[in-house]
Amino acid sequence: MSIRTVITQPFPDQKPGTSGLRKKVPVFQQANYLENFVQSIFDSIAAPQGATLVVGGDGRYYNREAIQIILKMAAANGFGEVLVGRGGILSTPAASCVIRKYDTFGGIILSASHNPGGPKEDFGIKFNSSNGGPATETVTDAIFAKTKSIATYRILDAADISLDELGETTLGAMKVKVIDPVTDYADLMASLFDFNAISALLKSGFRIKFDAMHAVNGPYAHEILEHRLGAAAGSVMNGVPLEDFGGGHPDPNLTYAHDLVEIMYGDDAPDFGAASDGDGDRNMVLGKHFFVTPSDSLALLAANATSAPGYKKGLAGIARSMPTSAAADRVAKALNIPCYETPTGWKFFGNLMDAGKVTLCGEESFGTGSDHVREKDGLWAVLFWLNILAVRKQSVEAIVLEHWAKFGRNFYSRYDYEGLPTEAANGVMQLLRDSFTILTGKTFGKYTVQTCDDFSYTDPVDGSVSKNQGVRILFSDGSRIIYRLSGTGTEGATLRVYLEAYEADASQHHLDAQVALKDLIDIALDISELVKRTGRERPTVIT
Ligand code: VG1
Ligand code: CO
Repeated sequence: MSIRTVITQPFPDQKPGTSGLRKKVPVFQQANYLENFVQSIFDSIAAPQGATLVVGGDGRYYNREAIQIILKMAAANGFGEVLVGRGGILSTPAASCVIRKYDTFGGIILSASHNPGGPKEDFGIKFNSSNGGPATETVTDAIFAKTKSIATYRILDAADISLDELGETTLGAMKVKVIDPVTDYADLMASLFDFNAISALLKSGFRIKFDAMHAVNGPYAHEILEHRLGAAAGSVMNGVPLEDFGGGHPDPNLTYAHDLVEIMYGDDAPDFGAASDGDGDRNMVLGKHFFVTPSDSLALLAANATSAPGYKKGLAGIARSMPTSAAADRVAKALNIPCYETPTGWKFFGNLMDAGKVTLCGEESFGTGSDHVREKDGLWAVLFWLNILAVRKQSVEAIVLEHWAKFGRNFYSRYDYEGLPTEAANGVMQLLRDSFTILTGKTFGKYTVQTCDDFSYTDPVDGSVSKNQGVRILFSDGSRIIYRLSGTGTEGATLRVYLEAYEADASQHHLDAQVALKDLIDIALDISELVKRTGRERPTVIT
């Protein structure tokens, strides 16, 4: 076996987005495409000779091929050992868990998250640092810079190795350890939550349904919910991971998790329903005929955190991404702890958690997590909810209604316009930026614009600054309209419009969010000229 240095040339666009590099599979299959990016990672992270790396992915199409390439390149770049999940599988939160538990140098995670998988669909790759979290912007900027000047990469000439049996093999001088992808993660969950109380709840006739969406969390949910906690057989649906997720969109929201939604809104609905995404880091939570918005879920977990053993000492602080509703801020205020507002993307939470400033964090995009790992964590959120339900012995709906009565309700919705011509999407954003002065102070019915800006964030730990993170139109009553371009799409541009209105009056809390937000939606469309500029009468997805 010998190490080969291959001459290569840069590809035009290998810029990591919100969560790593995401492109269509055929793009990744081009000669040297993946190799260039992997070498750029290795050239940017300065791993010491003999370092240990974790590698795993969500099992989507091209996962196995990509892992073989990464292993051979890791061997050629001086890594001493690689831990890889059996079959190449590791959910994103499980990868984060393993990176931390075994004190490794970091890991490479292969996923395009909630995007469809298959030969013509999406693939993705990102590097996570030794804290288990996505590399900071400083590191991803360095990786991108390398991709623009790369001239060679190193790879070991060797046959593929089997990843289907647990145990150790070698690749040149490097050790490859195939580990069980579930055990370490399941043990971590058992250390955070009261499994006895949840088990008792499940045995008392409380029924649950968990939709793994044919994605990576199937085996995790089977082991934890059915085997360890004793949920009835069949509580986990779509539990067999498939390379193309069964042709679906493994995105846990009311649109794409339709199988589950039908059950939870049906005649014989279980008491609790949940789903997670392609790589297992997102979650959607439902009660009987009841949907919990991710922003409310974060606030509720925070308000009830001490019911779970892992959080009984209370929270150091909370962090939420800027577009996420301010429901969590109200809880933080009541608990007298800080609440941080960060740009979109989990990489911004890592520094805050490492510095001990926050315990819980979340995003409106169905992501919730804590400092137990450095990724958002779908099954963790489900277990947290079950722990709270076991302690409070009320329905999901009753718990949410009580929460709103105490804190008020932040009505919330997100409109996504996918696959727009890039120019039209940029045009909308530019128009808004040019309108800050005329909009400020302007009144639309009951709403008056207080300020407008383009969100900019200074990391309180390392002082780094991230600019242009989304246009905010802030109204005097705390309502907000936010516009942002997605950093995870692989076709054209995706424009997201986030709407939030605060309502203190409990007699209004039963309203449908689309009804409560109607005026704000009209304002959002009007001031952005969205329909005229994009030709889209309505959004692709509403969450
Ligand atoms: C979206 C979400 C963001 C999330 C990111 C990654 O990004 O809005 O909140 O962190 O996806 O989620 P964007 O740039 O498309 O809005 V997944 O579950 O991994 O990686
Ligand atoms: Co995901």
